[in-house]
Amino acid sequence: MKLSMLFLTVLIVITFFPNSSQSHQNIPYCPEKSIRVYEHTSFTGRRKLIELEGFQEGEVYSLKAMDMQDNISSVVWNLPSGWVVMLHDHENGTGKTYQMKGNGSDPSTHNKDFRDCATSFSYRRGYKARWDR
Ligand SMILES: [Ca+2]
Repeated sequence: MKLSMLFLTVLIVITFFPNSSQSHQNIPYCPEKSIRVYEHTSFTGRRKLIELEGFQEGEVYSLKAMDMQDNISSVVWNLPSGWVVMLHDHENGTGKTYQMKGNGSDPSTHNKDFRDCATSFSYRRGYKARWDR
């Protein structure tokens, strides 16, 4: 009886307190000049790497082709200084936008009122002040 109680306690501890080093969110790696979008919060579910050099600056690209429209819930990015990536609510780059600059990650875009609504994206390289070049 005592042994089974011990076993149960150990089981509960393992279940509810997984390896504490993993309890603070692991932010996934993102290659330079890219963003990675995830279907679910906390960088889970289906994911897509968007390597920006494969796209024209200033153009608006649909996420439908990547099968990620109205679906993104977390994102990680790694951008050079001055670059800005925007997720747009609508196909043509209009509606609500979600901006990314520098290096960063967001385990839940929902917190910024951007839940499962990204339909297109665009980016710019030239936000650096002119006197800075
Ligand atoms: Ca949308």
